[in-house]
Amino acid sequence: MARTLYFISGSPFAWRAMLALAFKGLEYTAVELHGSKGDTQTPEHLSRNSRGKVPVLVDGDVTVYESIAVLAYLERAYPETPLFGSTPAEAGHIWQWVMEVDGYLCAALAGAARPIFSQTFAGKEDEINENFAKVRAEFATVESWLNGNDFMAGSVPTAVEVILYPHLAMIARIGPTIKVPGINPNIPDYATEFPALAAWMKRVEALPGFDAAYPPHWRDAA
Ligand SMILES: N[C@@H](CCC(=O)N[C@@H](CS)C(=O)NCC(=O)O)C(=O)O
Repeated sequence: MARTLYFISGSPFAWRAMLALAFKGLEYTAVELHGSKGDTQTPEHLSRNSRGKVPVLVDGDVTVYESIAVLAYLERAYPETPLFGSTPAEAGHIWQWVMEVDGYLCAALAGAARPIFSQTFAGKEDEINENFAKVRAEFATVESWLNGNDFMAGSVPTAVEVILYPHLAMIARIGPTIKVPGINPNIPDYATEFPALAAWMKRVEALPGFDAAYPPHWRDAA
């Protein structure tokens, strides 16, 4: 059965879907789209996702978009190597952290980064700095989830790794490049300020399939 994942290189949402496919050991064809070239707004792509976004997974005759929905689909279709645990308590806690990442860290990050990327930051400096401060506070929260374990929900990687890692990697990469007067992203050095989180990132990077999901243009720039 043909399986295709449409992605934009460096999109943390698409990266989530790619990590989920990789951790489940599922083969797929990755089709790279370029937002700047209008690839996400073609009639063909809009027929896959009317919002013109990635990720979109086409698995045989099933098309699913929205990164968390893609994970839910993969979990039901391919339950081996579960991403949402094996017991009701595990599933509840994994979903809890997945929703917390999306609802707090990602929401604050969007509030800080969107006006910068869209060059609409003038007059919003205080709001942007507040959102960056919220992002910073979330590092301590997500690090506390580790609680001495190798992975967020215990000894094996789950959907929490898949949902969280791409955003932390993106913040570490993009944060230091933001040079806007009046805006202080205040991105921490994970290794010195959040050593458990930094060690967790290294463990995620060593997982089978991680390299194949890595954003191609980041690799080219390395
Ligand atoms: N809530 C969506 C967000 C997806 C999203 O915002 N994707 C962005 C890339 S990060 C996108 O496709 N933008 C369209 C474009 O850049 O043309 C999800 O979780 O999948």
